Amino acid sequence: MKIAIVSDLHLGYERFEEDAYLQAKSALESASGMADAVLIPGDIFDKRYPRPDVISQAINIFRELSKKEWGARIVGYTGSVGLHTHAPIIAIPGTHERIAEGKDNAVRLLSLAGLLADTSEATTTIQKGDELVSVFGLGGIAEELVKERIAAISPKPTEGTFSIFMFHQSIYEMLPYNDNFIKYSDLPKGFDIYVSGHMHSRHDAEVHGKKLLIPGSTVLTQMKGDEQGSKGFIVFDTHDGSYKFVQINSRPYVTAEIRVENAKPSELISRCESETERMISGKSTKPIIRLKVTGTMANGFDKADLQAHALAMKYSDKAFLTIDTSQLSSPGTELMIDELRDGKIDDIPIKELGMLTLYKRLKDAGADQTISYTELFNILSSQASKEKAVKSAAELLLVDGG
Ligand SMILES: [Mn+2]
Repeated sequence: MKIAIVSDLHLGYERFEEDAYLQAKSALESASGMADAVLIPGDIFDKRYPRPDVISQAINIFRELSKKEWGARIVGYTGSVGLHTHAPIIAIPGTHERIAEGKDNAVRLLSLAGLLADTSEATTTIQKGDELVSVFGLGGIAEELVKERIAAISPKPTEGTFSIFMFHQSIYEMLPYNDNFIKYSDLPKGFDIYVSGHMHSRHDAEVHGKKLLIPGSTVLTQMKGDEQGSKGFIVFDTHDGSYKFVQINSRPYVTAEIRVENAKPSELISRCESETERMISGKSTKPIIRLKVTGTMANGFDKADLQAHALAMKYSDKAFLTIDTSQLSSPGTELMIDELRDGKIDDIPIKELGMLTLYKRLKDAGADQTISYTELFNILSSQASKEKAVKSAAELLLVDGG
């Protein structure tokens, strides 16, 4: 059986909403022409509560998709939402759709409408001829809960089928900076392949001696350097274990770094302009360009003098231009950081400024003037736990303020 994996569509992603829609549609249409079934490991929607017109986009896409002549059909389903379609479009909610447990999230709504099968913490079995493939899904959950959750539900492959484990998490081996991220060894054993969403760039790896496949998103949302790779989906063949990446038409994304020393704003602006023009040339589609400016500005100038927003506006017909100046330092800014390090702003100690702000806010809010705002400030800014601080603050207010 040929299984397409299309992930992280992010319908309703504000900055590139039309791209999100067109690229999701194109990926799924193309997948339906090449595969017997499609898996969507999370983030169909960009927002927990998508607007009605974004839900319309999803309905338009999945209504047509579910009517296609698919090679396989759903023959078994253990999910609590009930089976409302036999079209082999199998999904889980991602972290972007996650809402309080027991409430219906947006992916579950599509499942209730019979537009796909939500296989959260459930197994969906599909059949083509006499071949059976089963998919166990685990929707995206908070990273610190994932190991516990897997231990609690203990996902198992289904005997007599080619078994797939589909999930949506950050993976430690690919992003080694948070101990809560799931490790390969934490994934349940015994499945024939592992499929994940969440990571927006393409990956493949080996888990328990089997393939882990991540197609990346169909639309650019994170503007990281590694998102420059092409967008698309994966088609996996259960017969020989081969797989390929199928590219879709997506808006070009290019990044460049501009390094300067003691640069005057005019010099910096012209460097940004020539780099932008170089990147625009030869592109038939308006590209997304991210310039990262690093180094230092000349004495007496600030990075605000670069007027990054005005530059972006100047090219708005030809490019979606973003200029990142977070790594650009200027002597003026440096002085301010030094002051902050010394605990002062304009020679007023920061703690005093904080108290003054709290006092003004309390006064504006019409709070009782007899409240000891210095004591309240000390409680709220103490190193004690949040709960303890709130409790102490409440005690103070009840005694002092009545
Ligand atoms: Mn995502």
